[in-house]
Amino acid sequence: MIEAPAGKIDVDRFRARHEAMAAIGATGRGGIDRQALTEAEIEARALVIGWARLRGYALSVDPIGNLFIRRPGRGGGFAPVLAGSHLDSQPNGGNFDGVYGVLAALEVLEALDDGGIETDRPIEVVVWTNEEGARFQPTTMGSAVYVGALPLQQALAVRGRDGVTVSEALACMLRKLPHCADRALATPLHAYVEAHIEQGPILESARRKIGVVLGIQGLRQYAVTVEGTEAHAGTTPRLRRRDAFVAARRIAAEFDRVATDAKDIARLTIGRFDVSPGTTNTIPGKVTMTVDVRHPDEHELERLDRAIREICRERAQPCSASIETLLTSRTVNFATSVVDAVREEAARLGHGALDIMSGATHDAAFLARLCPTGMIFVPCRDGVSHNEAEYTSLENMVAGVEVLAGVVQRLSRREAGVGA
Ligand code: HGY
Ligand code: MN
Ligand code: MN
Repeated sequence: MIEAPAGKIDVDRFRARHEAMAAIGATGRGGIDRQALTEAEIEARALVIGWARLRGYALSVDPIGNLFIRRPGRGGGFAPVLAGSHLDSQPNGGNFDGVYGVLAALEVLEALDDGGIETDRPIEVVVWTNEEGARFQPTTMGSAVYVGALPLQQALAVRGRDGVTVSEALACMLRKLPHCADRALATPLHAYVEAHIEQGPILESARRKIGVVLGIQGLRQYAVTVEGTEAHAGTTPRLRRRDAFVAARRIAAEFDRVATDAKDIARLTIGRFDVSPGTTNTIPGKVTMTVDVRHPDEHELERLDRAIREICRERAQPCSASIETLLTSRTVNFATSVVDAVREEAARLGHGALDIMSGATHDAAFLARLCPTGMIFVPCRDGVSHNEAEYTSLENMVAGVEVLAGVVQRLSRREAGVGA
């Protein structure tokens, strides 16, 4: 047990819960496959709901399936402080991305209980729906809908490669989980704080335990479709071909060229590349690819957006190419009130800290549109994430929980005249 101003953090409880979560969706290769709204995520949510119900916390779910767990404050109708992250994972995901932030936030609530600490404001834990965007695109779907950046109906209509829509998967999940009260989208929040592994190498290289996250770089996600003509692989001369793969390969190479900068700052990833009909002896008539582009400078993202659209127009002949924007998440600078609280709590606790911009995106990118928002990073080994080898130590995670507990408790105080 760690005595902290923000209650009694129970390291054994936290560790046991992290181990229990690692068993849900385990691939047998050290990681997890717990994609959004699958049986595995339902099982993980049920576990969290069970822990919350043991404490008598109030549970609610909004129309896109975001789950909220509420520890009451002293009353007075004050807007809550929210903390949390996501339970869904990549197909070959690690045991820390997302789940760490949910377990850290729940540990803070229970540490306050165990420390007999009352807060002015209610404190809520959130499990965001479909942060990863692996089964259903785009990334950070639940938080984007929550803040109004993505229309609910558009998100519910998204169909995964398995042919199931978000709406169908969500209904199935809600039938299997214990009933929770309805929660409206975009309900007022006093602040949001998310603990997460860095998912990059900076903190580990700098030998710092805590990342004081200043903000999140911008991103754009696209779906590009290249259309040609299916034809016989043996009889069709090259000059008569409209080979969608050859055009898509050229387009993809051009995307890579325009995103290659001398300082290695821009990030362009083609994560999905589907060739249809996908037989050995038919010339591809259609290729769909996803494009994920990131950069801390919005002007650069806009330049890359224009370049990507021009390449689709100019380099597809004799085929055609169309482009759909799946997600626009602008570069975010977090509220200094929250950033300073993270920095001061890390210093008070004696944890070496480093200011850092997040290369990965998070639900916090959208919450920053609704309320003062911040993040707490802990290092991850070799900077590896979105990989089954993802790892950070219990010591690092507990340091992050301590900082989160202190920050949440500070933000939960009702200063005269501050916030709702
Ligand atoms: O895509 C991201 O940056 C996040 O890890 N889902
Ligand atoms: Mn994450
Ligand atoms: Mn992730």
